Amino acid sequence: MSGITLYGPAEAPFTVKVERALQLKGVEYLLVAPESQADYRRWNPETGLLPVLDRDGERVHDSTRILEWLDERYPNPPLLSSDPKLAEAQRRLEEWCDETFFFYWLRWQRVREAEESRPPRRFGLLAWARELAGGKGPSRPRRRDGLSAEVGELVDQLARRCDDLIYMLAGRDFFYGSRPSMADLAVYAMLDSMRGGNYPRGPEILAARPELVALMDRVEKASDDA
Ligand SMILES: N[C@@H](CCC(=O)N[C@@H](CS)C(=O)NCC(=O)O)C(=O)O
Repeated sequence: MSGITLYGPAEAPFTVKVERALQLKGVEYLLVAPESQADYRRWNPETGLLPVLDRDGERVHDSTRILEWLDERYPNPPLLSSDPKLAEAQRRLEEWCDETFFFYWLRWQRVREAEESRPPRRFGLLAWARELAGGKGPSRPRRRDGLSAEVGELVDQLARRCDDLIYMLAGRDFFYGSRPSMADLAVYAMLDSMRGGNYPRGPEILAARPELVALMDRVEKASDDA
C-alpha cells in the first residue's frame, strides 16, 4: 500500500483531477469525503479547501500542487511533456482550465440564486399591462431557447470555452502531446462536472462536441487501464 489518503468531495472536479492522476500512475489510495464543513478546516487548516493528499502524515493541498508532488515522487508516466515549451503550455492550460471553469461555476451559483429569489412570472394581459404601467418590462424575458438572458449568456460563454479547448487540442489525442498530461486531467475533470449537470446545459454542450467526448474517453481509458 502507498499509504496515500485523498481527502476531498468525491464529485468535485479538483478531486476528480487528482484521482485520475493517481490512477494514471497506478498509485493506490483511499478517498475520504468530508461529512461536514468542519472537516474542510480540520483536514486543511491552512486554507480550508479540499482536496488534500496525505502520505504517511505528509500533507499537500491544492490540486495543482498535488499533481506536481505526485509527479516528483511517482514519475511514471510523467504528467508533463519532456519538451520544456510544451510542458509550459500544458501547465498554462491546466491553470486556465481550473480558473475559467471554476469562475463560470461560481457565476452559475450566483445567477441561480438570483433567479430563485425572484418572484414567479405573472402571466396574462393584465399582468403585462401592470408591468408596463410600472415602467418595467415583463419579468424574466426568455430567449428563443427558453433561457433567461443571464443563463443564456453563461451557456453561450461555456460553449465558446469548449470550442477554445477543441481549437487548442488541434486534432491531437491529448493537449500538446500524445499522452495525457496535467492539462488533460484538468480539462477532463471540468468536462466531467459539466456532463454531471453542474453547469447549465452542460450535458448538451458536451454532447454537441464529439471531440471533447472522445478526449474524455481517452483519458478514462489511459487511467482505467494503468
Ligand atoms: N485551487 C484549489 C481549489 C480547491 C477548492 O476550491 N475546493 C473546494 C471544493 S471543490 C472547497 O474546498 N470549497 C470549500 C469552501 O470554499 O469552503 C485546488 O485546485 O485544489
